[in-house]
Amino acid sequence: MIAGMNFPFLASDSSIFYGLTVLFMMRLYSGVTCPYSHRCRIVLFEKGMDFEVIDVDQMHRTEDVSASNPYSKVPVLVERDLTLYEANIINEYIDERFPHPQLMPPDPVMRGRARLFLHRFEQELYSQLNLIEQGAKTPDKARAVIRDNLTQLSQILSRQKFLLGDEFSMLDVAIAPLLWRLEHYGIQMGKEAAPMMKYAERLFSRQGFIDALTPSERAMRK
Ligand SMILES: N[C@@H](CCC(=O)N[C@@H](CS)C(=O)NCC(=O)O)C(=O)O
Repeated sequence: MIAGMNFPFLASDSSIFYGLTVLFMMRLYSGVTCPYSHRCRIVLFEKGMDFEVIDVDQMHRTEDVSASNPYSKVPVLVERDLTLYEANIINEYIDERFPHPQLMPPDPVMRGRARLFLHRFEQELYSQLNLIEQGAKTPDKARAVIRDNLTQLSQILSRQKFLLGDEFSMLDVAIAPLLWRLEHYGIQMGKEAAPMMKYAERLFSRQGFIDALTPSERAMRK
């Protein structure tokens, strides 16, 4: 399935058709080890549509990224004349543009709650991961904050399959890259977090998750 417009009158010339398809395809500029880009890749693969992922070397940022995002960060999504940055904004756009399977809850109250969770993941989990990544003076403190927050969330997962209930949602997308990186960042979970760790394996076994991994990310876990 081609994202965007269909041009049946051009279908006889496959090269022109291919060129237009590529031109109108969603393009994701993505860091090969970037947990935020990882989030967007998961959504694209879960949706199973056509898109192009452009690997961006963190050290040698392409001009495309710098020109598209005033903060010069990945991920960046480009679709025709639309350019978006910030992983959660990109993911909500993809979810609305390609509603099956829907990853944000359809009900406004639940959607509000989901957005609050997404905000808290940034504030309480990913902010700590950034500190470790940037060589924090007290990485163990950051590791402990992540461990304690995940242990608390684990209680929810002893009662239900996914963070919002029985269906895989945007919250599971948002937390999966962090769970994948626990070993890599030396974050050890205790026995109380067993439901969280079982849930993590459930996420890692999804085809969309497997397909979204870059070779560098695959190498993060034994
Ligand atoms: N809040 C942003 C964070 C994106 C981000 O921090 N990306 C990192 C790579 S994982 C980056 O591009 N850093 C480059 C820089 O800070 O110059 C999002 O959700 O997309």
